[in-house]
Amino acid sequence: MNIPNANIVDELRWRGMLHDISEGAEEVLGKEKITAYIGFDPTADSLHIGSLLPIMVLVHLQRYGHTPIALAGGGTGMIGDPSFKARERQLLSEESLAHNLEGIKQQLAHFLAFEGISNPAKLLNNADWLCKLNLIEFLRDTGKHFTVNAMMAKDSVKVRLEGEEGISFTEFSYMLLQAHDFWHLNIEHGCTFQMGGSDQWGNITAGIDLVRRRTGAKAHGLTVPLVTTSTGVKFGKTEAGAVWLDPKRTSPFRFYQYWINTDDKDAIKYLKFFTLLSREEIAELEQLVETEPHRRAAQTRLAEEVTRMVHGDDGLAAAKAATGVLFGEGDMQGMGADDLLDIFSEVPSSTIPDGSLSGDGMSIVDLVVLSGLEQSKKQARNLIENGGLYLNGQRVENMSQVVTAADAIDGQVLVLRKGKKQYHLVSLK
Ligand code: 545
Repeated sequence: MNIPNANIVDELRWRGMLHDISEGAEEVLGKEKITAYIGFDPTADSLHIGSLLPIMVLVHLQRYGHTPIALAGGGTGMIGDPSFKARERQLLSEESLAHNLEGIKQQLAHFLAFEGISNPAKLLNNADWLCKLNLIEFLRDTGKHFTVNAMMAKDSVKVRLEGEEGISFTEFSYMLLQAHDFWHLNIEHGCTFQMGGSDQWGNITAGIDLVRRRTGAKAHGLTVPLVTTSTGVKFGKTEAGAVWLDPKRTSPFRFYQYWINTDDKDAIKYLKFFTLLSREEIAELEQLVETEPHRRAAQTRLAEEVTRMVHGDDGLAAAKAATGVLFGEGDMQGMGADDLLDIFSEVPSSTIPDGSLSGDGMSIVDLVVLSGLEQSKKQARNLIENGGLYLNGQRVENMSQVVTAADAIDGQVLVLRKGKKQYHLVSLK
């Protein structure tokens, strides 16, 4: 892997990934190998692509020879970070926290190297120390270093202090827990940097202050910007909801499609954010967005790189095969019913009773009319005569073709297509 920049700050800066950086941090990163951490609370059992930029920071840290710590917030997740949140959080049950924690730990581990290098990553859980904290000790050793006045002055809790909603003592204490983590990681793991999204700046600076007050040591912080889209739609959101890293929640195909659909105005920005492509490669793609935007070379490369990073070579291959099928090019035969329902989730569909294809089956003409793809048998026959009807990707050549249960993929779905791209999905129920 080529490391073209003198230090990680230059790398993050040219990638547009630098939002805030504490005073003196750049100098330290230029001359020392440091240990840095980012925390992730188990608010769900999967991360979504909103967490991908902070994850990339951990990846860059490791590439530049620093030691990254991915911290799972098993303890802080029991409280809930109020930063820039308009409402008080529902406390999560211990069962769902434990379940979420497992999912998130596995995902975080996927992006980092834990052995075979001189700067292996660490995966820690703050429940291991926060849950053992003694209240009186905490108030004396940590709480005493903060004035409520300074805590109230943080931007991150402004809406809650000024608005109707208010803030519980529980959530207000959150910043002290995060600060305590930084101190703990400083003492136990020599960690001197904390990173995160721009919403975390208040919590990060609270930690920097605590480390200084309790140990006299200088700690640093750095944040990445909030990812936005040029279209105004929230980044990482589709009509179906968030784009998750868990393939059970967002299939590799849907994931790939999300990136493929990136606006021209965002494609280069996202290549810098979410891939490790070099300056030269990105410059080339930038040129192509200018000269031949219709080819969508930047989006294709973006989708390939990010899908491979998150879902591996197999996930990328599956996503590409499914994309082929979506555009009527690929082979449908290797697909399962779930894949097809996923690929064609947005096309019109109808359901026919399970038994209707049993025995002698149903004529293709009847099926086309029953599905509503054509209004009458006459129209259906015309369509077939003109070679415009496809069943499961194969052109229907014969007017008297019979469709039986054996034609249903996985015994569940039939894919009809009229012309080049008018699809209709028939499910057996
Ligand atoms: C806990 C203990 C620490 C340090 C940090 C934390 C977590 C932090 C926080 N972070 C956010 C988060 O979201 C849920 C993750 C998805 C399951 O709340 N207090 O945990 C996000 N974070 C990544 C980025 C963020 C932030 O995980 O920092 O800015 C999003 O981009 O919102 O000692």
